[in-house]
Amino acid sequence: MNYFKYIRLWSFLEIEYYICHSPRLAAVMFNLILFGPPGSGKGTQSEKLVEKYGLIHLSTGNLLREEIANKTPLGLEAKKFMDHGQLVPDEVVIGMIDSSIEHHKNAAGFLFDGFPRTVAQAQALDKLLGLKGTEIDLVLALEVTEEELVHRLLNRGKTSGRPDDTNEPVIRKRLSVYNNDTSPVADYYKRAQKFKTVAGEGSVNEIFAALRQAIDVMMAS
Ligand code: B4P
Repeated sequence: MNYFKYIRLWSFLEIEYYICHSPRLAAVMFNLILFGPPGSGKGTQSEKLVEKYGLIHLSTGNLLREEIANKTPLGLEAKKFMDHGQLVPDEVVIGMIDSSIEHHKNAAGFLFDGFPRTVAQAQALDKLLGLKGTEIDLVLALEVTEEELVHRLLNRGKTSGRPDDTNEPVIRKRLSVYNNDTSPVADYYKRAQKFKTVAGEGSVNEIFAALRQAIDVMMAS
């Protein structure tokens, strides 16, 4: 028997094991969730944060709108929910996030924008990242009053043409879905001591500075 071959194979497996399970490797990645109600500025701030920290931006809203624009079966199905201010079923968005993470194997980290929106999505995300030996480091929640949210979304609707932004009852429905289904996600991350709130009213640059400060404090700790 060629023992040498097996010793070499074992060594290879051992190296693979340490690559997959090394806490140092996990620490190299930085994974952030930008959390908040519709219109709180997640998309706006995400663009600035990914540029500053070199993260991959994963916005389930953008991914779904791409599917709709391409008239894929997934997009056509998702549109029925989005146009009424409802959440798209968990299995659809979890599948999209899974394949997006797979597409960016060498990422320095991810910024999740608009995901997770339910506790089931948060649990699925923990599993997906756990399989890659990494985890969520920080959840930053933008706080904005309801009237300001409605005002911002109706304003965006004037130019974006997004059907979910042009109709006030649909906007109110999105906010009630947020309060019922998405707020519990905050408690999920509070229990894990990863949750921090940031004032989401003020200029875009002021809010960006507050987000950066929270991230830099976390990175230094
Ligand atoms: P999303 O695309 O995630 O969008 P959003 O919540 O409406 O907006 P966001 O918070 O990113 O606001 P933005 O920066 O653009 O979701 C759309 C829909 O997709 C959902 O309703 C749902 O149906 C579906 N969906 C997405 N993810 C899902 C999931 N995980 N599960 C199930 N369904 C899912 O800012 C809004 C406006 O405010 C902009 O006009 C912006 O210019 C303005 N603004 C931003 N910052 C400002 C500031 N500081 N001051 C004044 N205005 C500001």
